[in-house]
Amino acid sequence: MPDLILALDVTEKKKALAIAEACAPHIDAIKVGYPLALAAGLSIAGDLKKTGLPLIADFKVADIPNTNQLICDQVFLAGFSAIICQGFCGMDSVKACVASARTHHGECYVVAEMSHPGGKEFFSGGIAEQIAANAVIAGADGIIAPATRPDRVAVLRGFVGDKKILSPGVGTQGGSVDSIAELVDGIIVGRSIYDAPDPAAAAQSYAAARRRQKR
Ligand code: NUP
Repeated sequence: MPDLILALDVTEKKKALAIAEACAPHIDAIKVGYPLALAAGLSIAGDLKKTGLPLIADFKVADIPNTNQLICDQVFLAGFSAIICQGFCGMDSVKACVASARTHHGECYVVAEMSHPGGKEFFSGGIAEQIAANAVIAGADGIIAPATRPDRVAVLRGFVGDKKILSPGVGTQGGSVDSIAELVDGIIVGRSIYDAPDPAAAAQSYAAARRRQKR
């Protein structure tokens, strides 16, 4: 059964914390990206830690190795348990994020292919496969691959073996739990939970849906 990861892209700190607390019993991790981190500051990690859930920083880190390491160190020192980086900057840049993750006993995930329509423009033609293979060689914990394209996730699984695949794009972007759950280790859902009239109920129904799947 894949984890259910809430993408908490809510820019009002009070609202974000209320949604996190209400959804916490139904989810396995919280992903924080630029929208919330820029609105509330990195200290949001300390506030969200009260849920007891792992916190994934989705900053899609994409710089030279030294800068990547400096960024990741700050993220882990703030209390996050995992970092998401881009893979297209090359193996050395990914390795720097992995090294920081290891120093801080955290995890590192590499974006292999993005879930939006534009994600097909540059990640296709073998690039995503190469990024996924590099992620394995760099020692990353897994990759990010699109729930909007289960066929692509199946291909990328062939490159990462039993490394984890976390998959965004379920719900608002058009992906479904039924078509992706058996292929991945984590399903990332944002708007379909936090914009729902009752976010906790929405989280509960996504949790139940992925429970019906085998993996
Ligand atoms: O390829 C990606 N697609 C994607 O949507 C890589 C991501 N990290 N994300 C993130 O997942 C995106 O930034 C957002 O935080 C979340 C999906 O949110 P939603 O479409 O379910 O609202």
